Parts: sequence; structure tokens; C-alpha cells
Amino acid sequence: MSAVEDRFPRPSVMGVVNVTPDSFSDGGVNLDPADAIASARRMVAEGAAIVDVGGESTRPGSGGVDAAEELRRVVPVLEGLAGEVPVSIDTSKAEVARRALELGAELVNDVTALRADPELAGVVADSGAFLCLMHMRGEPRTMQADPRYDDVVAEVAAFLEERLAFAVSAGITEERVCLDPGIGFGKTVEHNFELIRRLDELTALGRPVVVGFSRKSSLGKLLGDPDATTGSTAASVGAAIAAYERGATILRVHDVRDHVEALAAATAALG
Ligand code: HH2
Repeated sequence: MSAVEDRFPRPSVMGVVNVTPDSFSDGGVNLDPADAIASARRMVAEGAAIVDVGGESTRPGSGGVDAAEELRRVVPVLEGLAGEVPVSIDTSKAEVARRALELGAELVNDVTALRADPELAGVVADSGAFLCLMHMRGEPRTMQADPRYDDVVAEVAAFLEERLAFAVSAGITEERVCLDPGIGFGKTVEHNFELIRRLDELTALGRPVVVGFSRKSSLGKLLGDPDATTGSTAASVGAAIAAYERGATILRVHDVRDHVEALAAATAALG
């Protein structure tokens, strides 16, 4: 069983395929399985190391869907990609993860960091899959209502350290786990940028760090629109390159080609 850092050398790109009607930046684009499968294939052709398939939006204000609906959305896509495209399943539900792993998914990306479904840790442990543990303050429905921290980076680091210890205590191999500060999940614009600026405090936990700044509203707000719900590709690329320079291993992005090209240049320049 390889470690995350062997399977995903720095920098690796994770392409986002949301099979949802309501995701914040690409809702509806890939709701038809044929469209989602085509998007995933294109992302891998453009240089993505893996595609993250999700059937539930976690955008601010979102209420979530049940496992049956999530499975209805993602299973045809996973069946279409099986054996051909490396897949991560973006889910918090054991039932969805179990089915996705049967269909060949190699990574479970849980935005609740194993807090939502008590059975998910066992599913990941038994399968030997890779696991991404993400920080979120509160829940999607309410998380953007006045988020406050004394020290956002210290609090995110302490949370991720605790969740990593929990995962290991549940039988998950530490080398298979990566950590994610959860850009936009219960954080202000300033919190999000501070997490990138001080990303070394998260890489110090000893596990590869995933960053998903792509298209997030903080980028639109930074550029002067206080009501922005998304950010541009150019701003996304800028944030991704900064995160890479500060030590991120996996960049979770919607616009794969732009990020792959920018990261190739950044890697060549930074050495
Ligand atoms: N962001 C989103 C969803 N899943 N997973 C990780 N590990 N890190 C992230 O930053 C992250 C994530 C939200 O983005 P998106 O999937 O585009 O939107 P939605 O949740 O509305 O489907």
C-alpha cells in the first residue's frame, strides 16, 4: 500500500466533478452522467491525477441530500469511469463510500473529517483507501454566519491533528491520510488567505495537504464584489500557486488545464 505522497507527488491536481444541480460554481453542468463521465475523462487527459466525484453540494446554505439520492447521482458516473479514470468520492456517508470503493474509487474525501457518519471510518479502514480529512466549522447550512477564531491556523491545525489521531485509532493507516484546511467552510476571506499564508503550520503535521480554493467566493470578494458567490479562474490559479509554494501537495480544482499549466511553470521556476 503506497503512501499519499508516493501516489500523489507534489504538485498533483484533483479535478472536481460535481454530479449535482446546485453546486456553487458548476451546479447542473455534470448532472447528466454522460456529461460527468466526459468531464472526468477530459480532466485526466488535461493532467489531473484524480477526479473527485461528488453527489451532494456543501455550498454555504446547503441542506444536503440522503444516501439514496447521492447514490442515484454518482453510481452511473462511477460505473462509467471504473477501471479507466482514477476516482475520489466526495462523500460523508459510509453507504456511498462503500459503493464507490466497490466501483474502484481509491480515495474518500470527507468534508466532515469522519464526524458525520460513525461507520465511515470502518469502511475506509477495511478498504485501505486513501482518505482526505477536511476542516469545517459548523455545517454547510450555517457555517458562513459570522465565523470567528482566536487563531484560525492554530485551531485548524489542532482539529486536523485530532481527526488524524481519530482516524489512526479507527485502524486507518496514517500514510494513507491527507489533510485539508477547508477553504470557505466556516471562514472569512481573511481566514482563508491566512490559512494559505501560514500553510507551513499545517504541513508541519506531517501529512500531505490538500487545498481547494478553486472558484471560491473569497476570490470574488477579494476582487471587490462583497456579494460574490464565485471567483474567477485566474484568481483560482493565483491562490493555487501560492498554496503550492507554501507546501500544498494536492490542488483541488475545477479548471484542470489552467492549473496544470501554471503548476508546471511554477515547479520549473521554484525547482
Ligand atoms: N470544497 C468543496 C467540496 N469538497 N473537499 C475538500 N477536500 N476540499 C475542499 O476545499 C472542498 C471539498 C466545495 O466546492 P465544490 O465541490 O465545487 O462545491 P459544492 O460543495 O457546492 O458541490
